[in-house]
Amino acid sequence: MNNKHPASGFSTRAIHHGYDPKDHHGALVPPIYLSATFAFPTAEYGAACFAGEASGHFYTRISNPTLALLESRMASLENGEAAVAFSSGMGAIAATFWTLLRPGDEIIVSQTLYGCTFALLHHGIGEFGIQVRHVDLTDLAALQAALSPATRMIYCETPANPNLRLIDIAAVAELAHRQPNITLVVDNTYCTPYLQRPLELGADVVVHSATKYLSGHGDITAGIAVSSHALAQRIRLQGLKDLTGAVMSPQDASLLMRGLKTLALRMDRHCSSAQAVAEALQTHPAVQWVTYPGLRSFPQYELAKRQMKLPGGMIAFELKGGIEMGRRFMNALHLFTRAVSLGDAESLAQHPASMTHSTYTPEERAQHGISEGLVRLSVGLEDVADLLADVHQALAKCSRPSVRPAATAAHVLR
Ligand code: 3LM
Repeated sequence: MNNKHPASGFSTRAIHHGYDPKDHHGALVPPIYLSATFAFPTAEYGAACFAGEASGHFYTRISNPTLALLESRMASLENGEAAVAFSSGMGAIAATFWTLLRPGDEIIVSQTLYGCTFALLHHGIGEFGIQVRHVDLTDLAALQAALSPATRMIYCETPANPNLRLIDIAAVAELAHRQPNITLVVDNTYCTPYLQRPLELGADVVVHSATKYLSGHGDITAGIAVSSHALAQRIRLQGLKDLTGAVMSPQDASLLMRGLKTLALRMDRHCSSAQAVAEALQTHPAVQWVTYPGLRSFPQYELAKRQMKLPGGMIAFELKGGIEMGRRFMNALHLFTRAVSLGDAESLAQHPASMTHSTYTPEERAQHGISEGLVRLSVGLEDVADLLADVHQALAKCSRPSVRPAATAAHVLR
């Protein structure tokens, strides 16, 4: 595939990588190949495609020119060798699990995970003879003690959805790779490759919900897995082709590539506005605690600075008065939309315990560091003054006469 910009900057590759209008009648925007199937010039060529002896597109569930362009662009942005596109983040995660794990294997996962990933582990692969073990991956001694000859995968989100706990990817990768046959998989949805590139830190596979920041406009569901050529080929030919069939549509690939063009610009704005909102929350007397990697009070502030280019667009906080007050806050918002998902232009607010993380029991949430009163904000691209005004007017409806100053998040993450 044409690539005139191999060593260019992030945004240049997000806009141009793998595409030259000269090869497409001068079309500035890559064409969308809708075709589900592709003609074989000869019967022999068709047989060679199926035998893996000829490269070329022959059926869109396996590969397609529009998907291939997106995949090469995502591989470039994550600094991986290859990528595979899926119809959702869960499709990418499930295909990675089903490809790389077999009955009798063990997967070590971090404590806090997105609700449906937790459900996939405990009500999906965990019921098919794969041992799922949650380990506090911030504790390297605990990880070392948990590793066994059956361990085949370590999986984490960093920052974690929804409590923003970080995992030191380089440290975990170093430990993981002392043992052969362990694949470290990192969900990079919260950061995108603009803020954090796990493969450069030693991870083997990066997965994304591209429904979020990567596409950025809330108009598609999509997923991506990025890795070496060899792993991507296995994930494509087993996880995608045979085990899940969760293929991305070419139209969605086009929308995703449109989103990627502005990824860096959008992330800069998400991060600067989230910093301002987090600081406003931290100083407000109605707030019990606030967690945001850009606050000095963030327990892993140094790791955040080392591992992430900027602190991201997501905030977790709790009001004095817990979820009762949290609901009052959410219902008082005018500009923030009450909705799940994240990374859209529109600012969103949701309550994980009753929404995205309702797949955990209350006991499991307590065990996995997800407070019942936690409110999650996805700070969007509106004018920051308007966002601050909305947060302030909603907080004003939550203030009590005798409130103490806001605490840091340290107690929540302990
Ligand atoms: C959410 N999250 O609101 P899709 N990995 C992470 C995620 O946050 C998500 C996925 C994977 C949310 C979705 S809840 C019903 C809405 C870190 C999704 C899964 O399959 O593309 O939704 O990605 O937190």
